[in-house]
Order: sequence, then C-alpha cells, then structure tokens
Amino acid sequence: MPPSSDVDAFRSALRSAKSVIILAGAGLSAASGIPTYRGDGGLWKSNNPSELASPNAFQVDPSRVWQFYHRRREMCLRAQPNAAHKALAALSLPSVLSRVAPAASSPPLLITQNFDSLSLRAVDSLPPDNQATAREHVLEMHGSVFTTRCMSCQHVQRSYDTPLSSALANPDGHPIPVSGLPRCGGEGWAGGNRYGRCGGLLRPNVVWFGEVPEHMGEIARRLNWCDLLLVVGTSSLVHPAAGFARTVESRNGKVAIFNTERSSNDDDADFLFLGPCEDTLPTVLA
Ligand code: BV8
Ligand code: ZN
Repeated sequence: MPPSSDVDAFRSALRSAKSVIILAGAGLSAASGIPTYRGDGGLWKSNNPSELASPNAFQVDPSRVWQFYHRRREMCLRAQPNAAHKALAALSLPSVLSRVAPAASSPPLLITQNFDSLSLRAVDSLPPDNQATAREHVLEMHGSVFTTRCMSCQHVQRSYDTPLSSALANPDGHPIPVSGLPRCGGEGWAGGNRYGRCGGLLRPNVVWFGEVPEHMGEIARRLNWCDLLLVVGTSSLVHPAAGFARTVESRNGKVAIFNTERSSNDDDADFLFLGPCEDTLPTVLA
C-alpha cells in the first residue's frame, strides 16, 4: 500500500505512539543555509569525501582536512536553527508532548546525522528548565563540528570559539604546518577540564567514513522499542542510519518520511510528507 499523506492519520498514530524516534539528515538544516551532500550543489558533488572525510585523508593531509572543516564550522556557527529544528525541540516540552504524543513514556529521541549542532542550539530557545532534558534527547551520531578529539590523549572537547588556531583564520589556503593546526590545550581551548592539555594534534570529532558512529548502543536499544520513526531530510543512503527504518518496520513500528523528494526508503513507509520539512513538520506537529 503506498504511504499515506493524511495529516490526521499521522497525528492519530503519533497520539498512540509509546516510543518515538526522529532520524534527521542534511535536509533538516537546508533551510538554515547548510548545503546538503548529494542534492544540487551538494557537498559531495564538488568535494571527494574520501579525500576529506576519512581517517586516511587526515593522516595524509591534516592541513587540507582542517581547512575544509574550518570553513564548514564557520558556516554552521553563522547558521540559525530553522522552524523544523524548533518544532522538534519543542517536543521535549511536557505541554507539547502531552498534546501530540500523550502515550509516549518520554520525549522523542532525535538522532541526527548532521554535525552542525543546530538541533542542540534549537534547545537554547526552550525555557531554561526544559533545556537539560531536551539536550539529553539529541544524539549527534556523526559527531559535531564543534567538538575536537586529541590524536594523542583522546580528550574530546566542545568549543564554539573560533578560530581554533589563528592559522586557520588565514584564508589564503596555503598548507598550514601541523604545528599551526589546532592543538590540545592550544588557542580556542574552551577551558573546562584542563586534563587534556597535552599539546597533541586535534582532529574534528566528526564520524568519517569507515568509522563507528557515536551512541550506537543507545540507538540500538531505543530502536528495539520504537513504534514510530520520523525520517526527516535524509537520502537514506548512508549506513547504519539508512537501515533504521527497516529495523523499525521489522518490529511492526510505523515510519513517516519527511522529504522534498522520493527517497530510497519511502515505498515501505506508512506516511510520506513531500515538501520542505521546515513547513511540513511544524504543520503536522501543530
Ligand atoms: C560505519 C561526516 C561500521 C563527515 C558523514 C552498508 C552498505 C553500504 C555501505 C556501508 C554499509 N555499512 C557501512 C558502509 C560504509 C559507509 C556508507 O554508508 N557508505 C555509503 C555512502 C555507501 N558508512 C560508514 O562508513 C559509517 N560507518 O558503517 O561503521 C559500523 C556501523 C555500525 C556499528 C558499528 C560499526 C559512517 C558514516 C558516517 C560518514 N560521515 N558525515 C562529513 O560530512 O564531513 S556522512 C554524511 O552523510 C553526513 O553525516 C550526512 O548527514 C550523511 C547522510 O546524508 P544525508 O544527511 O541524507 O544528506 P543527503 O544530502 O544525502 O540527503 C539530503 C536529503 O534531504 C535529500 O533526500 C533531500 O531530498 C532532502 N532535503 C533537502 N532539503 C530538504 C530536504 N528534506 C526536507 N526538507 C528540506 N528542506
Ligand atoms: Zn591531548
């Protein structure tokens, strides 16, 4: 049976759902000006991921990889959460949750493949008392461009300071010597736990191809109980996230897809809402 686009039927499914998960991809942040990967103007149309988004690429040319991520980090820092980010963050509010998903035992878990941290920043617009709970329900499975990991002591640090090294702010693009790249405890260090000030080379703490995504244990546990999965703005081509819909369907859970175009999972979906998620999500969650 083709997927339904009936808003009332979706709202009824959401009202009876006990464990809701949202899986988000680059389409969630498109309206915030962050380019997607595979659509028109997509990032991987003009850049080769194996030369920029892999451990080997960083090994071979850390300067080129850091300049690539510095530019994207600056773009993410300038971007603002859009109406879709905010509609999802609002689901953590008891007043909203009791209205749209009264049977849910806890706020929906938002698993985002995006590393722009806009879903976390959307939480900042919630009342302060609700922010901690809302943040606990956001899992950045491909990491965040605002976290770094030290190649020596493995210390992970979140920082919105910029630049993480003055050489990166220099736009003339010549190779930066490794000594001028972000260092553990160096410029842009966000303070906090000074344990990790070993001076080692930092890497962007994003999940590259071939690396294990973050929070996979928690994700597997929650998928086991999920009876309604919203799949928002993803081409569903990157694993393991691309397999989450099948996992939920195999346990008789329902899947609702929000995308501007047909994608590889939607024939088996229960619901399909075609259109910009910054419009469709606030509508169906109203
Ligand atoms: C792993 C960070 C093992 C870096 C990224 C099985 C089969 C085939 C391949 C594999 C497989 N298992 C593993 C692989 C290899 C690989 C993979 O999947 N390759 C694919 C490409 C063939 N996977 C991995 O290497 C992963 N690691 O599997 O480890 C493992 C697994 C589990 C447990 C233990 C061990 C690691 C993958 C992470 C790679 N890192 N990014 C960087 O970006 O610089 S991937 C990158 O793709 C981003 O994270 C991005 O989020 C993600 C997915 O892309 P999308 O978000 O979907 O973006 P895309 O542009 O493709 O689509 C956007 C969609 O939005 C479109 O549909 C468009 O129509 C829609 N849209 C646009 N605007 C809107 C909209 N929708 C709604 N509203 C709008 N306004
Ligand atoms: Zn270190």
